[in-house]
Amino acid sequence: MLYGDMVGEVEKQSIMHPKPPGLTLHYGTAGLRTNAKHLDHAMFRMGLLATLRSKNTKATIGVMVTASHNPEEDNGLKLIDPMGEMMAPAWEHYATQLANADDLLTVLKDIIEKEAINMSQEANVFVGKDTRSSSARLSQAVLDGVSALDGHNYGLVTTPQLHYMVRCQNTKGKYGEATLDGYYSKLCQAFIQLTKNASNRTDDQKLLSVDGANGIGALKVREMESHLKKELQISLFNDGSQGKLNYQCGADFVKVQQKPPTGFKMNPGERYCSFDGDADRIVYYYTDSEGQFHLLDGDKIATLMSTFLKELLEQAGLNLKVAVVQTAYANGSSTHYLENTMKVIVRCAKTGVKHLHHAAQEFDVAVYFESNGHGTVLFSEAAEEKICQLAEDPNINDEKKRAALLLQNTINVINQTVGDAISDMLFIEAILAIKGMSVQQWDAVYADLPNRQLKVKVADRRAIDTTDAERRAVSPPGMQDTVDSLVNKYKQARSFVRPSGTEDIVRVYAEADTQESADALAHEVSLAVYRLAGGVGEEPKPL
Ligand code: G16
Repeated sequence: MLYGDMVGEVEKQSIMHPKPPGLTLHYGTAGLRTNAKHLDHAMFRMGLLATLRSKNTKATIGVMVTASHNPEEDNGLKLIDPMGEMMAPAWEHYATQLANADDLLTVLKDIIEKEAINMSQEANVFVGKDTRSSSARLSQAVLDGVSALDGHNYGLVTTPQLHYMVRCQNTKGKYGEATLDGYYSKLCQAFIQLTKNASNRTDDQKLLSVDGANGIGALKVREMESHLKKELQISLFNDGSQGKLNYQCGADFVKVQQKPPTGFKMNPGERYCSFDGDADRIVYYYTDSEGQFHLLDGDKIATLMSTFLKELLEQAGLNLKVAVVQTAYANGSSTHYLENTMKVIVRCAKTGVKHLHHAAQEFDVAVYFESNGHGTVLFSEAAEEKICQLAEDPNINDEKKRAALLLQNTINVINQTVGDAISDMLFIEAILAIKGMSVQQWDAVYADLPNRQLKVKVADRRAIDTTDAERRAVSPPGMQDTVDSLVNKYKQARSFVRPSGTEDIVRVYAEADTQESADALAHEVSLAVYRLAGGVGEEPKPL
């Protein structure tokens, strides 16, 4: 479509998607996100932007309509770049500009000129949506924007499935087939190959209970089940048949509340996991014989995965650099264990998988995980090549061969485009099976420092600005000094504050030697945020 034709189409379509006056949106940690009733115009405009990005990169671009862990009444959108990664930060600025533009055509024209976009270039946009009640309407608005330029639809998918399809499409099938069936086949075949290395698995060991957060992940786990050939037996709860999306269930609830989701009874010693609303996060948990709840979050997952990979690389005799990328939320014990016991490189990135993904790309093999369970593993092209060559080498001993084949299947079970609850679950289950490890043994690798996360409502969360991968606040004045002096009151303590990029709040994190101390520190820091950064509503109360 040429620029002149576009103007008429955009003018016609944009009348159907008017911008509410006075509303300002911001493309944050994981795209646009707010109450669904304010989003129609922004969705239409992001359809336009995705089409421009497609023309600009000469590749397929993805648009996922979801608000992930947020409550059912919210919605949002994540834009996906050609290799299945989150959209490049330079374009996030255009997304914010377009969403807020009063003169839409002028902003579109500016982007076209700045990026020297050839408007006669074909575009292809994959659109997907989660199960929220507003998602059908909002994904139609995206499609209106796409067709006002040129473009295409996918329907109900998890966020990582859409990321995967985009990469498959742009690599012309080298990464896999760009269909749901292709996705299930690739991951499940690799899982089955991996578990062939596990000896004598009982039916009990093959059993995993999955909390689908009443969202899209539940539907997709059902779709996948037949591909697993009973090598993993999934008992699904919070499958969307009655409960509300993310309400008292799902990975975010379990991680933040440090308790099991509602909707089922836990049996001591059994393995459970929770997905979030768009199935890009996963956390594991169990209760012990005394009924005590144990959480295995993104940090424990990163430790399990990186240990497994490091051991295999050593057995294969491959000298590849393994790193783990975390964020400021990583439990101090996990960082200590990774650096001092595992002796792997550890990096700290800002919150948001786009930042972790970017940092991970610097290494041969990098496991990146946020504590909230959002993460995956990246292999550099050179690392993949070395592994494949070794797996095909007829002159190596059995131990090396086994390790190389395990690494090859590991690459195939992983979704390298973004954190993926389904793929992570299969990889974790395979590791536990191969190592003959119970969830309790996995948990016992290191002990988490007690911690607490709280939210504080303020008039404008941008009052808080941070540096050093969000570990220190540079504004408002006095904030960091206050946090430092509060931290000094407790043993093994650490705390930080940062504005959320997905909810209209400030997040507070604290850890210390006991749960009482972590709770007290989190509360005191919350009070400081409330007082120094313009808190609204009631003052935070002690836990
Ligand atoms: C999104 C991002 C995550 C981030 C989380 C919370 O998750 O993808 O990387 O950790 O939001 O971000 P914030 O603390 O800025 O609100 P999801 O699963 O909701 O897309």
